[in-house]
Amino acid sequence: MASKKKKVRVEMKKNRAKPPRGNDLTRVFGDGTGAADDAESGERVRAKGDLSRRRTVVESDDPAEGDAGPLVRGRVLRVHGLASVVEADDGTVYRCAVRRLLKTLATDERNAVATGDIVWLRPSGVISHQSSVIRQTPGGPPGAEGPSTDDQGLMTNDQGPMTAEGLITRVEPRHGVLTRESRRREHVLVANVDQLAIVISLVQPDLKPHLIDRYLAAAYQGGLNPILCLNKADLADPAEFQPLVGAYAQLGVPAVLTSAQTGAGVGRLRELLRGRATVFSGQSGVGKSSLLNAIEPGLALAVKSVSEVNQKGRHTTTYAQLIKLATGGWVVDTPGVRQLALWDAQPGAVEGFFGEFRPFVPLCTFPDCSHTHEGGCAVKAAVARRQVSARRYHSYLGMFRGAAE
Ligand SMILES: Nc1nc2c(ncn2[C@@H]2O[C@H](COP(=O)(O)OP(=O)(O)OP(=O)(O)O)[C@@H](O)[C@H]2O)c(=O)[nH]1
Ligand SMILES: [Mg+2]
Ligand SMILES: [Zn+2]
Repeated sequence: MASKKKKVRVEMKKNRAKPPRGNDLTRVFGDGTGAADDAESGERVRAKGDLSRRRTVVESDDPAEGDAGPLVRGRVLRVHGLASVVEADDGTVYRCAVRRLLKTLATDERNAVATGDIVWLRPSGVISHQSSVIRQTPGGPPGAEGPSTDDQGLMTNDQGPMTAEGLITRVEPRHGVLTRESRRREHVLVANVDQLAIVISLVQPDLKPHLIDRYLAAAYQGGLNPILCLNKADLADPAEFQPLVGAYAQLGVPAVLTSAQTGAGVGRLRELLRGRATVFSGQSGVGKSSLLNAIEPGLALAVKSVSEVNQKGRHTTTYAQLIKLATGGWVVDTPGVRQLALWDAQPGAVEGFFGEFRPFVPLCTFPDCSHTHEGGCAVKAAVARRQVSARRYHSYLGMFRGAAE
């Protein structure tokens, strides 16, 4: 039976040329006017995870049949420049370009294809057994390519993977994404993961609690279970950080004190990763790659010491890379981030990322209280009574203002 070509409606995101979202929600509640406003705000407040769900392009009724021969399904192991490395279901590894149409459709996205994506590709090149074809080429910061960099290629079998060329024609709908804003566009760091391991070092670089809160929000927004990983426990007195660990545990976030150096906490972290898909993210130099090396012996990911001058990392990892774990499940090592701006978060949605506000929100005098300046705000009162942590409340204010910009 000939496959019928079908054009499937692709909902692109709205052009975000609208005026800033600042007080949109207030306005909707405030003037109580027509349904148009309501409909509009309803669309604006939809969850981020949904946004990326509308890009699927279908070529034919049967995704396995394209214009020229069958399509092959696989998962993106990493994206490097213009090339996406995809492992097909049969284990063949393809180095792929991305069909131009997909790029065009992903108007608001920095990258049409992300690490972890399930894609369909059309094989185009010669298949060969070559372990050396796909490697990290020196594209990172100077000095990032150490002797172990070459081995960062692919975590497959010893003979080297089957390699081939292909063209990605379709990206399956995503679930569980880590996404952020990068120069007014959406940057999907990783797709189709279950968990986010927020890696923070106690020192070198110093612990930044506000960054934890931003990451937590990104996890909730993207539909990921957060795990807090406080690393370099060997360099500080862990007792000093127990209150912080306790505070996050109370919020339902498992927190682990680890040391990639001594191995402390690594066993517990390994258990939390078993059978799941987890992205590791955090600032440069906090020890993401080091922890993964400790979790999975033989991995040999490149690591580099933090700068003695400014205590910052050196951006050693230069792209997000999917790694299968011997204990089952997989992880994604990612490059360090300098900051994490939420993508497309509405100011009114930010309170939803602060679960401990929930009991107080209905008690605010104004139903659309932003908990910033209003009188009769029950959240602020709870902060004053220390029922809500002042630190978390300040994180909220920062993120609320960021979203209102
Ligand atoms: N003392 C101590 N040093 C650590 C620990 N974990 C990592 N380091 C060191 O911290 C430095 C940075 O580690 P990386 O693993 O490269 O950090 P990263 O988070 O992957 O950094 P990017 O790839 O740049 O984002 C290296 O010198 C590591 O040896 C730890 O638990 N204790
Ligand atoms: Mg790294
Ligand atoms: Zn309030």
